[in-house]
Amino acid sequence: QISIRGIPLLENVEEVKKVFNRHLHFTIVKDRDVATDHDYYESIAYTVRDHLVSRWIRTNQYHFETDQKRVYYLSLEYHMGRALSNCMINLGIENSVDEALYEMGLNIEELEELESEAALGNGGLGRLAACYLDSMATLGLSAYGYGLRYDYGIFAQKIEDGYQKEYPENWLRYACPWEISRPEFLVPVQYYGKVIDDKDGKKKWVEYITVHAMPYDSPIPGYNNNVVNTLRLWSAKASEKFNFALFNSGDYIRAVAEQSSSEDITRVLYPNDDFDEGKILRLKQEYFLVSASVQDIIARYKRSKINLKADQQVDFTNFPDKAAIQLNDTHPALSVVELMRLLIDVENLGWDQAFDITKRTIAFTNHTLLPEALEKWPIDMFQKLLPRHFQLITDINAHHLDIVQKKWPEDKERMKRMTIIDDEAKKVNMGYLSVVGSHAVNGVAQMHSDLLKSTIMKDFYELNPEKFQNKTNGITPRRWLLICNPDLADLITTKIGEGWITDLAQLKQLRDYVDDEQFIRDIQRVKFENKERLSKFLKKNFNVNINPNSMFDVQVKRLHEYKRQLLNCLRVITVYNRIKANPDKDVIQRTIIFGGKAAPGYKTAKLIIKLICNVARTVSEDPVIGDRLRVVFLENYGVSLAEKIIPAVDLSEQISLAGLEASGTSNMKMMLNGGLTIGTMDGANVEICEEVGKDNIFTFGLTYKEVDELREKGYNAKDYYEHNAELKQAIEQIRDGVFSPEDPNLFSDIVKSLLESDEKFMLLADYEEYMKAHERVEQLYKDGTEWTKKCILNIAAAGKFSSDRAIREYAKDIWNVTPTDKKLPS
Ligand code: DL6
Repeated sequence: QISIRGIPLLENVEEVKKVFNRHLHFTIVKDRDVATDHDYYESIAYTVRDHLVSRWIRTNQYHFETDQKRVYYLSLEYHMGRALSNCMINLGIENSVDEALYEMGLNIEELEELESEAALGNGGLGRLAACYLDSMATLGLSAYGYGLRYDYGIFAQKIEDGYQKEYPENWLRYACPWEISRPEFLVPVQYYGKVIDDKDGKKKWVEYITVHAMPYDSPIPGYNNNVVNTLRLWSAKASEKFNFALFNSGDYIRAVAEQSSSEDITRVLYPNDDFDEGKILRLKQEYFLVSASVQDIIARYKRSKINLKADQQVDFTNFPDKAAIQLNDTHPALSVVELMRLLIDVENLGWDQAFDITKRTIAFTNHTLLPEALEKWPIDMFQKLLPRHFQLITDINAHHLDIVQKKWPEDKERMKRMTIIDDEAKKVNMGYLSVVGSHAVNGVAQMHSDLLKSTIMKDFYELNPEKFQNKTNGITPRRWLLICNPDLADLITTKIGEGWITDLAQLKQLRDYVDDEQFIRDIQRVKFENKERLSKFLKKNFNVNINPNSMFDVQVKRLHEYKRQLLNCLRVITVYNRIKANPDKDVIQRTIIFGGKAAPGYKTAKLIIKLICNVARTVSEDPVIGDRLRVVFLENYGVSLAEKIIPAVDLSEQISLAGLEASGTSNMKMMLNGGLTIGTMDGANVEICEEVGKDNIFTFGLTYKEVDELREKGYNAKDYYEHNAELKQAIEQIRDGVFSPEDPNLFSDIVKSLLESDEKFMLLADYEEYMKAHERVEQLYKDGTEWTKKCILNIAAAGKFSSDRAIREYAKDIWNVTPTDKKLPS
């Protein structure tokens, strides 16, 4: 048997022990009599980091020598999760570390749990950035992630009496062993002030204030190729000059206080997903990331081999051949203007050349069509904070509208629709700026990319159809199978070898084993053991009891009305009512698992959490129900918890209203781990269905076209309510306080909104079909072998959803760089 866990030892166990003890002694300054478990975690993290260091330096040297085009991924969010196991796996030293710790009486899995999770993201967008960094390194691209080093990432969620409470998560309480600060590369970032014409007729930004951006670098190891790329996160540091006047006037205390307020820029991640709050601090954050990163990119270009020849004016003509900047949504859209500003004001290029270089360098990914998420900044705020950038946007807009007018001379309405600066609404449209300032625009699943072209970017598509592309999202098979589900990974490897780890399409060979009885039994065993492991974890950490013999039916993702956790909740209530009405009927045992954070200001989402928790309580307290139905809401869903849940999923709930989920990625993770999908034809579900075939997925509900038609015709929630007795009963129970006897009106807002004719997410329209789809699920689940065969077919069809495939497409179609499977010498 070839075992992934049995990869030949790269490192000798004695050596690992020696380095571990050295770090405990010299870095942590403890001996084993007084060391805590956290000290052991840190010592082992430093030991692993030592193995990265020479590869990291070598990678930088190699990229300098070869001077290949670099890819820069700019994102306000990176949800990296824990680094230790990822680094060990990618370096191939997991076994020796495991063994060394064992010999010293320590347990690697327990120590791994002590690492604070780097949760600098809200949900899918931030996790996607993390998967893409892993794939870029694995494909040998010279790639950098740029982001912000928030002191506080996403809040810690606690559920207290069924209510979400938010607590700050101080992930930097202990020093982070993975990051390295680089004060020597501090970059100044400017805000406020005004623009004057200087004597050569050039624009000059003056009287600004400066905040410094301090880079912190973390290693991004590729899988088994000795490449270690860099994630550079910026932290705000007050400039010494900032409070010079106050210091001089003797107001020391105020000076220090103000210094700390400029450092607030990177204090905390905005906890909204798919919602633009429009706060000035957020605009400052966006500019902070953009300005520091673009300056850094230009500096690296100037230091690159072709430009190093002293006393020669740097030639920017080749810049787009040496740098590709990818905007992760519009959050870093100011890159367009910052690059223009630096090229024109600092590097003295002409406007036309600067704009040409900018467009050829930058590309933009859109992640949502939801109107409330599309960033538009008030002109006043923007102009005050970034006066020079506002001028440049005005110029870009004039240039752009000129082109529009030439193409559609009579179409005044179109001009109005397409303006970047909307004088009526007094807003700057960051989506439009991103499209105009880049050479490629992509959505994140085929359906989403098509909708982008036919809805919010229709006019822009008509202007430049060649810019628009699709890049269906992907997930890294390393974290989302090899690391989180080692037994399944091993089992797959015994059948098809380990090529799938870097070429996930090879999973299709598993189809050959779909009738192999032993393989079916092995798959069932692995799934059961994963469910047992999750059950034990939940018991130990949350005192939650679940039964691993029941079906694990899971919806874990951000709480948002469009994702329709409430539809799932109506279904749960109906299942509950059916068991009560017919207690002797033979039904399968189900554990329905919910998890996800709601934005702290999103009242409805928080009330939905409370409703789910109250329904869970009612079900668990009802003696008639027994172990046929159990509902749990898991606290603080994030990457680390996902790594435990996903391998244990039987049924994956992906039930957004068609047209609203851009892609989804938990759908891919669950499929890869052998979960079957119940889902609407939305986002990447459509492609999952194409890959696995209609017979191996439970689809239901309105298609996007039908949603559109129904909206046109007029959606009438009450019709559905009146015509479906079970639905009516469930809603009335919520209304009558069955789940909130202590406060019967607690959920009245939810009931009211469900029955409104303009209820945006059309929950009631999909209810009946959703119930029927669940009946099909139930039928199939009763036949364990048939169910497992479909699990195998799902795993076999998951190859497309590798982030390696996605990054290969970005590399070829957008960045013009070439992946390699060549290993750097170690
Ligand atoms: O592309 C990653 C992820 C998609 O899978 C989700 O479907 C989508 O909702 C999410 N979008 C955002 C939007 N944030 N903003 N702006 O998080 O992106």
